[in-house]
Amino acid sequence: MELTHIEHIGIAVKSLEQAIPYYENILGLKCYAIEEVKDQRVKTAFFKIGQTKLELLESTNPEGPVGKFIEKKGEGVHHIAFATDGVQQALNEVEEKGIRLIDKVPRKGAEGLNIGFLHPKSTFGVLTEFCEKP
Ligand code: CMX
Repeated sequence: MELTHIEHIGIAVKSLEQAIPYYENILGLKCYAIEEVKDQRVKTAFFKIGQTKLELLESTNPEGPVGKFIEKKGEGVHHIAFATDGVQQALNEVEEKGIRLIDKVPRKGAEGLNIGFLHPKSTFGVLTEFCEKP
């Protein structure tokens, strides 16, 4: 398994509409896409910085993962996503080493990427994602 770079950092916000102007007007980044990922019960907004993206996450349902996260911990960094050229293989390898998986097989995430999550209770509190271009 080889992780090549940080593909994106996921940041939970209560409102994309309120958060986007901070990234655009204060930090000078450009929101290049807004996409709803129904399966994950989130609406996402993307910014690019170098080869890494920032993914703002607004919950569309209080029972979804981001809705529950904000309810418990408030807004803030939600997950880190590493790029790899083989999500299934990476998931298999870390599971063999005793890491608890959320996804045993990859699923589709925003921007059509194949993604898989590791459980934060097994990764020192950081919700960790592997992703690859299809
Ligand atoms: N980072 C760190 N810890 C987290 C966390 C996060 N993002 N989300 C939840 N936790 C912790 C909680 O604080 C809680 O800890 P305690 O038991 O110590 O209180 C524990 O994990 C369980 O949390 P929960 O609120 O009871 O939630 P669930 O167990 O139902 O779900 C998780 C937690 C991580 C399995 C779920 O959020 C999940 O499957 N996440 C992966 C999918 C996801 O996050 N999608 C949104 C992004 C989609 C995208 O990028 O497109």
